Amino acid sequence: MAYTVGTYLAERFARIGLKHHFAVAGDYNLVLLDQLLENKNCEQVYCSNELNCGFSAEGYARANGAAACVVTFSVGALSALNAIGGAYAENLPVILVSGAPNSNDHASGHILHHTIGTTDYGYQLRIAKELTCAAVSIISAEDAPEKIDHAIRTALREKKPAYIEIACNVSAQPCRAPGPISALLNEPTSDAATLKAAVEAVSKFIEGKEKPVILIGSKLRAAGAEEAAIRLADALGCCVATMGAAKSFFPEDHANYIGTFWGSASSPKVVDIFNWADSVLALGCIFNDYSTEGWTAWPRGANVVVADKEITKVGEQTFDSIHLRDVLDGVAKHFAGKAKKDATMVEYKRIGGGVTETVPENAKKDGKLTREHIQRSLQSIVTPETTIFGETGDSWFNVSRTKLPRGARVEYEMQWGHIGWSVPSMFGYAVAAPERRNILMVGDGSFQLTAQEVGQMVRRNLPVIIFLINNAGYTIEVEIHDGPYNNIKNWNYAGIIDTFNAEDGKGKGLRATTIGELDDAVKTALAHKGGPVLIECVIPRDDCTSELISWGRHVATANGRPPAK
Ligand code: DPX
Ligand code: MG
Repeated sequence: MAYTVGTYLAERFARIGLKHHFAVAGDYNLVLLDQLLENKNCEQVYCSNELNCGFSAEGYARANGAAACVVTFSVGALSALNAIGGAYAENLPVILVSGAPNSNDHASGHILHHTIGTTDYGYQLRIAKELTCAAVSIISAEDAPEKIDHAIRTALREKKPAYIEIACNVSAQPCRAPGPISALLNEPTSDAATLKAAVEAVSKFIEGKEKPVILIGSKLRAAGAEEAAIRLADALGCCVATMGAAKSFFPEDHANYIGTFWGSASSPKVVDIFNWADSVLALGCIFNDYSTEGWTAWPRGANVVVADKEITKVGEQTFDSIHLRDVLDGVAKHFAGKAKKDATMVEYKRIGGGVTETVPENAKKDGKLTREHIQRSLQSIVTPETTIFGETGDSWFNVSRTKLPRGARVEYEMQWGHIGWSVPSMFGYAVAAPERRNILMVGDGSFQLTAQEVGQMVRRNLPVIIFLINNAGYTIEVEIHDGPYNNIKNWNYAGIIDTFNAEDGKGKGLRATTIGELDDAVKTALAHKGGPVLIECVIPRDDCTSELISWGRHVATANGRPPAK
């Protein structure tokens, strides 16, 4: 079979496991899109704009391990690059492909449309280099295969986004055939001597402690170490907590799981245990101003082992070029059959941890809808096949409170924190995993940024359940720092679905202002087939979680502190 640059790229996409790629058309990428369409193993999925296209791919990567999106030059790519920044922050390998000026126009002095109007077309590549782990420009078919392979291989290894721009007249040029895909998929193995030394150092560290705890961070998935973390927990028998952003990265029904560690937004008794513990094994953790609640809940220093995807830090030593899963398995093996290091677990039970206090539901059917009842409704429909997307805002804390059976997953975007992320990201995730019970919890303010992608859920008949919290504004910002800028224009959110449906869509929009209306809406949503159901949940502006209030205060205090003298 004769290859072109575009069909080579499509073949690589299909062979790394992408059954879909996301796209918005533009004249710099039309020929490329034609080439990609030739490959029947990697379907083209369309988005409403390029920001959403980037986030759709980001969501697809969450479900599928990797993703790709294809946009046009500058007017498209510069929007998509925001989502690529997000993929970098969230450790997701998303390949951004941009159509680019004709190879003859580079260095020609011609001024082209869709550019900033100067004659240097390298600016987009230079910007992309800052936001990706590999960025290449293809202006000849001769070196296209190695450039494409370099970008994709680096993204898959580093779990970071990559960028490929292809001159519009080169996409359909003949090029060499691809080699075996293992060249892109195989990872270098851990350095044996370093691994041995790291396992010894971590094991010795734990042996020297009485009361260790394990803290799971959101980089654990990118490190491919979720299963290994369970084996370590089994071997040590100590308490395990997840950071806010890492919910569902450790099974919540595991005997050693105690909940979320997130300062005053922590689950009951978790802070007590962390205060009592003498050491922390921090696995794939991101400690930023939000996750440490304004630097107040930040395990660090000599009693903390910081273990990441390829680097483990113990005491005075750093061990590089070793996979986290290998370190964790090595340590688990070291402790297998030895007395458990379970003091924190014993203490957790002693102080009454794990005992769930069920607050009786005494709300009347015609009572005004509350945030608490929305959370209760969400909890009632979570199954092992459920994935919940929690948007930035009070949705974080509502989702955080939800108890997950084994198999249920939560997706957050807490490092990048782009409001509106969740709508396209949920769309991309649902394209990859339509068989799951996909639930989106999103605030009114966030929804207004990216609402169009609900239209794409309608287009593809995806059965997503959307809880849209209409609390009349940016409530999380109200708690951090209020002003007139936190008020938003109200929309008829339930009504918007009719607009997206037009003549052929099967989406459903429902509005709930009382307890009974929400209960009915949830029943309707579960029974609905052939499209998304958006439930607009109307609650007062100040009806938020207690976590939001205390967390918001801490973060505001930290970020408002005066310059150091
Ligand atoms: C902003 C945030 O309505 O949720 O629960 O009412 O807060 P809550 P909403 O979706 O409002 C979100 C709003 C404005 N953050 O409270 S979190 C600042 C911000 C951001 N991302 C972008 N722009 C502004 N995080 C792209
Ligand atoms: Mg709101």
